[in-house]
Amino acid sequence: MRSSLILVSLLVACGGGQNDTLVTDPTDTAGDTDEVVERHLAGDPEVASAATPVTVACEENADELCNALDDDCDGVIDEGCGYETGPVQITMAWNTDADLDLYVVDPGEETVSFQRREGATGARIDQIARGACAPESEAAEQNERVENVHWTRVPPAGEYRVEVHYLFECDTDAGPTTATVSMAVAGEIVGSYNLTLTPTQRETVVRFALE
Ligand SMILES: [Ca+2]
Ligand SMILES: [Ca+2]
Repeated sequence: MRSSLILVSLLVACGGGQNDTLVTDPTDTAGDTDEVVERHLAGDPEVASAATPVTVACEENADELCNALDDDCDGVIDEGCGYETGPVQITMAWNTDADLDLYVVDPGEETVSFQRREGATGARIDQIARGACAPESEAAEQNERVENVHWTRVPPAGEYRVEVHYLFECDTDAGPTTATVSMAVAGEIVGSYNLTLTPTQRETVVRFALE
């Protein structure tokens, strides 16, 4: 590549701009524009000490419930529930009528949540719910205790963070509420965790890195 760059520079310096063509080096197989088609988890996720791994095992051909768990072991969380998967999928469900919110922070510190629904790196929240504090959409009416974020294209390498915020009890005396969070990367479930929060509490559930 270096020789190509030098050649292009020489052409420009010699006023050869009229017939400029992109000069490429056929031996440069590690070109800067090569697409990385898939990312993978780098190392083990770092899970909050207060979180506990979900111990219910999935079962092939089981009914897929809208519960933030991959019930049928196919690597997709809650397929058929009206929200989507992708190279990264992060789904949260909770067990009271409180209003909980899912926040996913990408390596560039951009956060996707109900407040910012699409990120520059391809993140999208396509299921937003508020428990008993008024449904967000028709999908939310069906799944009032589930939020889902997925990437619509190859996500960047680096560190990701998943946070959960207990926003309101919604006049339901919901009290302590357990959030279940699952993550899928490149079509494989990399973890499912339970974390119990009290009103207004915000916690990082898990951090993970992609390479
Ligand atoms: Ca599934
Ligand atoms: Ca499920």
